[in-house]
Parts: sequence; C-alpha cells; structure tokens
Amino acid sequence: MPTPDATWTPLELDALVDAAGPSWSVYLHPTATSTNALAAENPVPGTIVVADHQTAGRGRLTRSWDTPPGTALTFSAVVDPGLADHDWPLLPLGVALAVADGVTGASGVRLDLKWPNDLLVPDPDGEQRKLAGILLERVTGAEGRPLAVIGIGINVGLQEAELPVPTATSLAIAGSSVDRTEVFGAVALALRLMLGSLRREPLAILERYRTECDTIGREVSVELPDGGSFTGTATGLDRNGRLLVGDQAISAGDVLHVRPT
Ligand code: BT5
Repeated sequence: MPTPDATWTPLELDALVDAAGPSWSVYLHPTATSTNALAAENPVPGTIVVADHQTAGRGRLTRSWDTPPGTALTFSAVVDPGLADHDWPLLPLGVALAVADGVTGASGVRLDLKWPNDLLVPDPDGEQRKLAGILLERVTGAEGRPLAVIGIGINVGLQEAELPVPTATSLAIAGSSVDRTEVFGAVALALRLMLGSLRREPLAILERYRTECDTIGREVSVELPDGGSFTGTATGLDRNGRLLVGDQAISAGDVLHVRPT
C-alpha cells in the first residue's frame, strides 16, 4: 500500500462526538485491527467505535478491507434494532440506504446501491466502482439480546494511486473534497433516523430500497456460498429482502452487475 499523503489530518474525538450528536457514544482509536472486532468484544448499544486507521479491516467471508491511513472512514456502530426476527434481513438494506443518504448529503456525490449493501459510483466510462462497504454481524449483548454490529468503510480522500483494488473509488476521485468528520456526522444521523423508521415501518424501508436499488432490472452474475454460480436478470426483492433472479430468491451470495453490452 502506498505511503499516506503527509498532509492528512488525524480524526479528533471531540469533533466526532459533536458530529454524531447526543444519541451516540463515540470511541476513537488512532489505530485498530478491525472496528467490528473491537465493537463485538463488549457490544453496548448506542456506541460507535471509530479507527483513524485499520490494520486488519474485514470484508465479508474471508476478505479484507484495506485503506491507507488518513484517507477513509472506518467505524462500527452497535445497535439493538428492536426488530422481529423475520425483519432482521431488512437491516442491511436499511443501513445501505442510510449510508447513501449520509454520504450524498455530506458530499453531493450520488451513489448506486448494489444489492445487498455495496455503494458504488460510476466512473467517467460508466464502470461502477465501490466507494463504501458494509459488514453487518449479529452478536449477543448483555441479557442475551441480539445486537447488530454495523461496520462501515467509506473511501473519502483516497487518490487513484492509493486505491487498494482497481474496482474501488473515493469521494475525492468523484470530485468532492468533503472532510471525514462531516461524512461521519451525516452517516451517524442518517443511521439513527433509518433505525427509527425500520422499527416503525419495516415494509416502507423495503419499498424504498426496492425503488432505489440499482441491481433490480440488471443482468447479474450470482456466486452462491456453495461455489455454484449463474447469471440472470434481477427482477425484484421478496418480503425478506431476498433478490429475485430468474426463478431463484437469493439471500446470501455475491452479485456482480454484468455490464450491458
Ligand atoms: C465489504 O466486504 O464490502 C465490507 C467492508 C466493511 C469494512 C468496514 S470498515 C469498518 C468495519 N471494520 C471492519 O473490519 N470492517 C468494517 P466485501 O463485500 O466482502 O468486499 C471486500 C472486497 O472489497 C475485497 O475483497 C476487495 O476486493 C474490495 N476492497 C477492499 N478494500 C476496499 C476499499 N477500501 N474500497 C473498495 N473496495 C475494497
């Protein structure tokens, strides 16, 4: 990974606390392995663990999430969603909407939502590149309540030469010079609002996601957890947020947007 830009400004706890507002307790680590791992050690609802730099950021399955110091937001929010078990699958969709709301609100950069919770920005050639990723883990809190650790990684200031993979992008590359703390505050607020809506009206969040998800209507290639794969047109979402592709309902698996020729 390239060395960071010498001019980067470290995150400051007071500024993050102000930006997040009174409903969150914020903890800042200058360096951490993975904020999801830290948050899951002693999960307390209403806390957000932020790392200025992650040394072993996790993606889904065994994948990693890599960002150079000072260029990205990497944090995990612990929440008690207060949802019935059958509505938990809607949580990742709601989180994706909230991250998109926060990022777009702070930066003006419009994002495409790839099911279930990747946030993409088209480059000048129309190729969709990944700006943010979400890793949602279900853990058990005090008294045995199920809690969600919502890990969010957002590429803010990375330059082309700093991208960990060619399929990545950043807000800076998309033309925004917004600062990390501002994006953090906007996402923390959007997350709180979304959790309230999801609790009150889970089906309204599902409907909004259906309307805004860029995957629906596209030709997609699906890689299933058992190693199988197939391609087809994504036609919609079912009540549980599963993606409908041909005659299959996908709940877990990697979906790639196949570029129209
Ligand atoms: C994700 O996994 O997209 C979830 C990423 C979640 C990261 C946050 S950061 C805070 C919290 N603490 C953690 O330890 N994790 C969470 P997945 O869909 O599996 O995507 C991983 C893949 O994205 C990798 O295999 C790379 O191809 C690519 N990738 C890695 N780093 C990236 C980056 N910074 N930007 C865009 N793509 C990246």
